[in-house]
Amino acid sequence: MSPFIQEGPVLPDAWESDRTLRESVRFHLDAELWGQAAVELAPVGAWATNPGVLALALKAENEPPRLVPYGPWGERIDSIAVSSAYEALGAQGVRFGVAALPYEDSPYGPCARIVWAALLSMWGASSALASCPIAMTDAAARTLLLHGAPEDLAVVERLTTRDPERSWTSGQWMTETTGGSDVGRTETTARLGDDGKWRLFGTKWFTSATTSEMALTLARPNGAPEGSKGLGLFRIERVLANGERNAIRVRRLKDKLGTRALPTAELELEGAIAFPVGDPRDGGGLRRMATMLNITRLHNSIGAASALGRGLAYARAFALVREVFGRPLHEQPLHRATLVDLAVDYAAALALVMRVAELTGRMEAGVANEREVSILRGLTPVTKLASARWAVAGAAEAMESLGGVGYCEDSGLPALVRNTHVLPIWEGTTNVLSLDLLRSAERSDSVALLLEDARSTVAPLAAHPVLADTAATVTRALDEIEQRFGGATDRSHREAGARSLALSVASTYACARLCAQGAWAAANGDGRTAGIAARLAQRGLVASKPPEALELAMDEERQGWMV
Ligand code: MFK
Repeated sequence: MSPFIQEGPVLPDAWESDRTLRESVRFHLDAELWGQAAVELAPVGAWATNPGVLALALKAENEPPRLVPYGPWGERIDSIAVSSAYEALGAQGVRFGVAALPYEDSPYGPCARIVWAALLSMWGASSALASCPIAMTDAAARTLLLHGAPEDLAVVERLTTRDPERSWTSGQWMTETTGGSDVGRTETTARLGDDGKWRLFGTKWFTSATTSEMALTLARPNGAPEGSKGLGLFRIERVLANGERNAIRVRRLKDKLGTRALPTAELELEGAIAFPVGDPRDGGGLRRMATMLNITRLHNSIGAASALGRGLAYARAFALVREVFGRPLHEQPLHRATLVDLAVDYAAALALVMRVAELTGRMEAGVANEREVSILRGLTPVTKLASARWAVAGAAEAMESLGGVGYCEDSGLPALVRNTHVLPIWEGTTNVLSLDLLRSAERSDSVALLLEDARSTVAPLAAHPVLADTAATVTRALDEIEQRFGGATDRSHREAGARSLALSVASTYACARLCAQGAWAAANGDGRTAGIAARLAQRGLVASKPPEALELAMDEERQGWMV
């Protein structure tokens, strides 16, 4: 008898097979734009799960970057060599327009970020983290357009081209040894020389995509005050206009848990020439950098949704070909229920992502009103923090659903699991973003408007034949969240409860969006999304954190033994 050989799972076309992604795009576009988007997105879906592309991503993962500090004759070159597979995947992204589409004169107008988000999510999952430099490139382009000088337009053109031969990528050098979160403690200084040039001195401790041609970074001009209000924003190029290396020394490459194809380095700025973005002494450097952060946080969220989608695709493909206990795996009730929960996480993440993309696109096109801009300010950190956590849990679930084979490198699942673990960490951790949301709620109406937006989204569904119960659950959750925001007055209690509150906002807002989309789809004869919204609501929208437990956690005397 020949030995049993398991048929391998085959990932289907990432666009044709992904009902969640297709519907979320369709929901946001009119029929004409949908037709054009579908033509643009179809080849990306076919590319993204092509076995040759998946093999290329695995090759990139297995060929980590190498630091080449010296040239053949002993000259210092501080070069970083990356896998040719990583470069090829990045170049394909550029051709697809992952950093170009939102800047082009396309028919999509304010909806450009919707089409772009779908494009990015499909390409990104197969990009071996070339999505990281693309995130920072897009974000740098937007920041330079908003805050840069006229001569920066030539740089923006390089950052947003579809031609890989001309394209530049950008880094975002923020993190220093003093911390990635507490950016106000930045120690890098900026000195203006007699020649009118700014030079930067300091250590950047965690710089990803260090092969990029340029980066945006923060530094404190001499004499500027301490804290975030003393920081200036600068653009820095790896190579100077005369072809010489800028005074940037690579100390070493980081040995990371994941994102292995992506070079991440410690850099020493030894008087590196830099160009100010805005007035470096006006105290607005970090605020300008926030433009960049909001775009990279959207990319991060798309990366999270995309990881959930890819994990689910693996799990589904395996369940279709695997037979256990006398039945195909996809017919086993508990396994199906597990996959449904993964599908719910994916749909929830995508619902948030598409709303942030929609509002970002409207803002960039100059058609967003003040209310939408405010909602976006609160929704961006909420989406980033929640989607990243859901992705970590979802990638692990997807790996488990393949059993031991999923734990082996050549299945592709370990890379997915490793790479999702960075999503809650970079671009602001869960706690940092929860506190950011809390500050936004205290200083502005962004959170109040966000909650009000969810409320008005489900209000018309109060008597809906399928969605009325789910809509009512959303409304009750909003009541509880509003009560909690207005509840604790003690500062430490408010901070200690910020994470559960932020996660509650995420689930509730996502459910409201899925209700609206579900009602639209049900009217078109498809009840799937209404079912997904119902399942999300059944799981509970408000994260439990009873006030008594909070107070206990904050009780000074007890803290010693509890922590
Ligand atoms: C697959 C995709 C991959 C994507 C890859 C990207 C890789 C990139 C790698 C990295 O660079 S990781 C490093 C990322 N670092 C961070 O994300 C920083 C995390 N820390 C924070 O976000 C803190 O909340 C912050 C540094 C902003 C706190 O600063 P402060 O000065 O202590 O607090 P504050 O008062 O909240 O912010 C200062 C000003 O900025 C305020 O404006 P005003 O001066 O007018 O009052 C804020 O309103 C404003 N601000 C802060 N965050 C903002 C913002 N404005 C708009 N949007 C925001 N997000």
